[in-house]
Amino acid sequence: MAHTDQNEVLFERARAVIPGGVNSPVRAFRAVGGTPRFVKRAQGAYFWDAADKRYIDYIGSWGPMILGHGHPAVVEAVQRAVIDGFSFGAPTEREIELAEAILALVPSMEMVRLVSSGTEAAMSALRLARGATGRKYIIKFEGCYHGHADALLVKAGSGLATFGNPTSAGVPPEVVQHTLVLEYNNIAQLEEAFALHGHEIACLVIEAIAGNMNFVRASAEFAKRCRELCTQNGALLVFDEVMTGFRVGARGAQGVLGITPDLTVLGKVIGGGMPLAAFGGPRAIMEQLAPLGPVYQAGTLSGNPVATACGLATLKEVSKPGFYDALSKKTRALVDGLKAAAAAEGVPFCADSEGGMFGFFLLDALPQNYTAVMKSDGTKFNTLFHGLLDRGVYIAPALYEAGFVSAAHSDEDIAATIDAARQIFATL
Ligand code: KE4
Repeated sequence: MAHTDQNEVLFERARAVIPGGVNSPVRAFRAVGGTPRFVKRAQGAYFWDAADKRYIDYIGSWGPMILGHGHPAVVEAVQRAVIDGFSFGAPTEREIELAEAILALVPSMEMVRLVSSGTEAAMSALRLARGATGRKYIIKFEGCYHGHADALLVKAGSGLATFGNPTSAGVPPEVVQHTLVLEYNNIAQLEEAFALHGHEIACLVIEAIAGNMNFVRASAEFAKRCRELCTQNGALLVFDEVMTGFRVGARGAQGVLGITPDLTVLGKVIGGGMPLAAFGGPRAIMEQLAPLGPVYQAGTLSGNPVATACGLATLKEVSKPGFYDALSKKTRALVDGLKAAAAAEGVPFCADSEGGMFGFFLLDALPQNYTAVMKSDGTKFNTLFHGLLDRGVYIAPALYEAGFVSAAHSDEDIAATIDAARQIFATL
């Protein structure tokens, strides 16, 4: 078995026992080709793969590791928590502390329910919206991802009068027939959908800064119309902030846009890398949830005492004065440096960032929707991806994913990344 390094050895072993060798599809490098890097350990802004090669990590577990890997205060909090027990299936004070901390940081929430993944949080929020309104239709947008609950694995139907078609095997058409998929940032289509179905719509769910089609902002006008049309039609506005919550700023995308949603979905940063997510909103809506109300939702590990310790320690650090100013400045320096390097080599390139989240495209102008994003040059992106990987810089292995900077990334890391990119731009 001729293998160039340990990553290939592990990948072959993994593929024998785990579908595709991974426990989440994007990790398999299918979009970019090549061998996934198996992480042996991580610290600060870096991880080391199975071949002991160091990478500057711009994924950070897809957002959670905003402090960098192994922050001492977080490690200590988790170590203390595990000594007292891993899981109880019974209420703990620490869940109250985390709920109180989240409510203090997200003014649009009066109550919150903790769960174990973003999928679970988004799925539960949509069930709550349907239960609270007594309606069955939901609106989502092409290019936004809200986890893999059946009703959300859907692509646009043939027109506004028809509803979505499944994007995954195993999802019967009946399950997505009440999901309407619209084009992101398309106000005319949004208004038409509400004109056609307004009083049947339970909710509109959106990533107000979309990180699952790389980095696309909802325009201020579009976000305002989402809010207005939901209010006028008695539908709930659900902001999926699993990625943007505590990542793009202290108040998430709702703070950047100045829009108050009815329900907010959170994840990633609030767990600090442990399995923890949440959804919340006004008391009158949240009290529709079991055991008080008729909307059922449950979870064995919900509010897990180790995960809540990790999340609390993480939120404590991001709440310190100046945290987001420093993080935003560092991320903007990366984006500006990449833009300058691409321009110097005459490569079509555009980029954007908010807080510790960024995205870039091998395009001349920032795309406003999924169709535009997918016009990026995939071949050139893959060259850039592998060129950076070879130089010890780890970005998302797909051109439709965002990137993440942590508080642990140094100015030297940013400069080294820009220099590595410049070397590759010169070859594109
Ligand atoms: P999880 O079930 O993966 O914890 O969260 C689902 C989810 C919900 N909402 C948003 C806005 C999300 O970004 C996600 C998950 N994000 C992806 C990254 N694009 C996770 C990476 C993966 O699927 O492995």
